[in-house]
Amino acid sequence: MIQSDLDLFGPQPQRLASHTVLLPGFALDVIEPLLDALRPVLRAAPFRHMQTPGGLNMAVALSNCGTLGWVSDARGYRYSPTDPLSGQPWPALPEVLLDLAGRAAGTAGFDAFVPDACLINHYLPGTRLSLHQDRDEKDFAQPIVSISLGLPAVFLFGGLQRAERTQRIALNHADVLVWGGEDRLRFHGVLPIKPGVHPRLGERRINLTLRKAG
Ligand code: MD3
Ligand code: FE
Repeated sequence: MIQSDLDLFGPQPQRLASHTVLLPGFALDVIEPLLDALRPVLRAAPFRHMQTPGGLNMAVALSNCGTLGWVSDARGYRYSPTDPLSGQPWPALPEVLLDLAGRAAGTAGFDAFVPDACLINHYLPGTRLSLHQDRDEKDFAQPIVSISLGLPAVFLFGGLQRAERTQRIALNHADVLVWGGEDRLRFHGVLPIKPGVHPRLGERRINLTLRKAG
């Protein structure tokens, strides 16, 4: 490779489907403010393993911030204004996250996105997330913005039917993925995280999904 081939401005947005855009490294310039904002959120609402409606422990640990948070227990999956661990409202959505999500959505063609919920997923090496659809939100016309931090992941990008074939897409530290429109109800999942140590986050992957849930 010759010097002039190096793209000093980083990779460009990639359209993965008609209404799905991967923004590689989009969060890079706000990583430290973002981690600073997450610390107090996770002190007030620590990661925990929720129970599935079937009574199993979820492999992914999770927390939330925003006026609504995604919860799971024997009664099912739903959004709740309070943290079941503390009985208190979830911590507020930090400005840096709100701003990043709005800019990412706008870049992907979804204007005026104002999320009210941020699900924070925590993966250790070996943790996976099986194929599912996100359908607990009220309005499927609203997009979702996902921010990946730490160890890399391979996400499975499927179709509108579970049995459709899936594409494998790499999600790296600071990558932002936005999807909406006709892609909003695609099946998706995450392959087991490979062992490794991320220079900033250590032996973990954290994924933030910003949603308009209510
Ligand atoms: C949407 N989280 O929290 S986000 C979830 O990396 C969830 O923690 C995953 O699925 C995570 O509900 C994936 C990125 C993603 C990937 C593929 C998709 C979202 C997608 C395909 C279609 C729709
Ligand atoms: Fe999902």
